[in-house]
Amino acid sequence: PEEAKRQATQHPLQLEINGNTYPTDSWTNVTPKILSHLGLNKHLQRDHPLSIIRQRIVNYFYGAYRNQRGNPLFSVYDKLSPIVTVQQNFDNLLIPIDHVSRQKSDCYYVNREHLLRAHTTAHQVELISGGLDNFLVVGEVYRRDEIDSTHYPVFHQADAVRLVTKDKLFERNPGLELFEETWSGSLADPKRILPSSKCMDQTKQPCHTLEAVKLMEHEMKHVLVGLTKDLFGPRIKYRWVDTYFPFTQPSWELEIYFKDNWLEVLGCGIMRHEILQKAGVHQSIGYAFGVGLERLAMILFDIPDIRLFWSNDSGFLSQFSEQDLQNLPKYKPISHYPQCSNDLSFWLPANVEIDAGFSANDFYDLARTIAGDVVEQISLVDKFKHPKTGKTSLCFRIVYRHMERTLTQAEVNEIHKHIADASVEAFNVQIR
Ligand code: FA5
Ligand code: MG
Repeated sequence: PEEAKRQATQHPLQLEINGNTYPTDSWTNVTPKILSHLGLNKHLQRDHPLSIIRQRIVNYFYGAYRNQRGNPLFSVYDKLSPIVTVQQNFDNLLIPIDHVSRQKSDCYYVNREHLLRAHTTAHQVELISGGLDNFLVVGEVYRRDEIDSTHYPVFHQADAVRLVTKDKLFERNPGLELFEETWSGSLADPKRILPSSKCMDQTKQPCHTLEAVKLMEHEMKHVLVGLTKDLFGPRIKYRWVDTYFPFTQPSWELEIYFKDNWLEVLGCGIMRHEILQKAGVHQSIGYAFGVGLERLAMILFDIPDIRLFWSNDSGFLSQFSEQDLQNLPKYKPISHYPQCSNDLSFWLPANVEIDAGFSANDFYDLARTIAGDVVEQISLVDKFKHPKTGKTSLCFRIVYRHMERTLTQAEVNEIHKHIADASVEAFNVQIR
C-alpha cells in the first residue's frame, strides 16, 4: 500500500511503455493500474466474449462487402498501439481545441503530446493516408469515468471507414456527381483547428451533392441495421437519433430497445471532407462508425458487470467458446459475494471546490490504484459548504466487493483507511 500510494500521487520523470520512453510533464495522469491494461488484448483472447463479438462484427463486414473475385473488401487492424498523439486522437478529426473530450479530467495522458486513445477513430487518418478505403479498427480505449457495473476506464471499440468514388457510388446512375459544381474544391485549412461550441448540424456538408449524401446515408444505415439484426435477431426494435460528432456531418446514433429502455449502441455519419483531403483523398465520399463491444457483449451474453471482462477466473472464461459463433450462451453467475459499503468524508482545503482545484475523477483513480478491482462503485453522496469557514465537505460512498470471495469487514476497513490516508497526502484534505 505504501508503494501504491506513492505511485498514485506522483509520477517518475519518464515512463517506459512498450519499450518506448516518454518524458512526463504536467499533463501526465496515467496510473500504473491503467497502464497494466496495455497488451492484455482481451479482444484477441481465444474464447473471450469480447473476441467472439469482434469476430461476429468482422465476419458480418466480410460478408456484406465482397470484391468481384468474392474476397472480403474490408481489412482489419486489431493490434495497433493504443498510445497515440494528441494529433491522432483529436486534431486530425477536427475536434475543436476547447472541446470537453480533450480535458485532462477525461483522458489518460502520457504527457502533453501523447495519450491512451479515447476512441479507435484515432487511427482513421493514418490508415486512409496509407491508401486504405475499406477498413475496421478494433482495440481497447481509455477514458476517465465514474465507476459502476457498466462503466470501466478501459473498454473496447470497433470503428469502420468506407470510402467510395463517384463511379462506384453512381454505378447505376452515371452522370451524377459527388461534389457540388459551385464548390471551389478548397475547404478551410484542415490544420487550423478552431474553437467552436458543440452544435448539431444535420444538413449536408456544402461540398457534397445531396444525391451523394443520401445514397451514402442509405447504404450506411442499411449495413448497420443489418449488423444489429445479425447480432440481436431480426425482430430487434431500433431507431436513429440525430447527433453531433466533430468528424462526421450529418451524424447519427443507433439505439436499440432493450429491457424497457432505449440504449445507444453506436455512432456514425458522413465523414467530414476536410479529413479526407488532409489524408490525400480528393475524389471520394465516406462513411464511418464506432461501436462499443462491452455494451453488445453484456446484452448478448447477459453479463451483469463490466469488470467481468477483465476476469481471469476460469469459472467465467470457460463459459464461452468461439467454436460456434452463432450460438451465444447466457452467462451463469458463479456466485454472489456480499457487498460492503463504507463512507469517506473530508473537508477540501480552503478555496478549493469540486472541479475547481479538486476533481472527483482524480479521487476515483486514487481509490482504484490503491484498492484495485475490489472497488465496485464510488459515488458522491453528499456535498456542502460550511457557512462560517467556507470550506467544502464531500462524502464519497465506496462499495467494496470481491469478484471471487467474501471480503471481511476488517479487510475492507484496512483498504478504506489506506484510501483515506492517500487522499490526505494527495489532495491535502482533512478527514472528518
Ligand atoms: C465515439 O467514440 C466516436 N469515435 C464514434 C464514431 C466513430 C462516430 C466514427 C462517428 C464516426 P462515443 O463516445 O459515443 O463515440 O462512443 C461510441 C460507442 O462506444 C458508444 O455508442 C457505445 O457503444 C460505446 N461506449 C461509449 N462510452 C462507453 C462506456 N463508458 N462504456 C461502454 N461503452 C461505451
Ligand atoms: Mg455517444
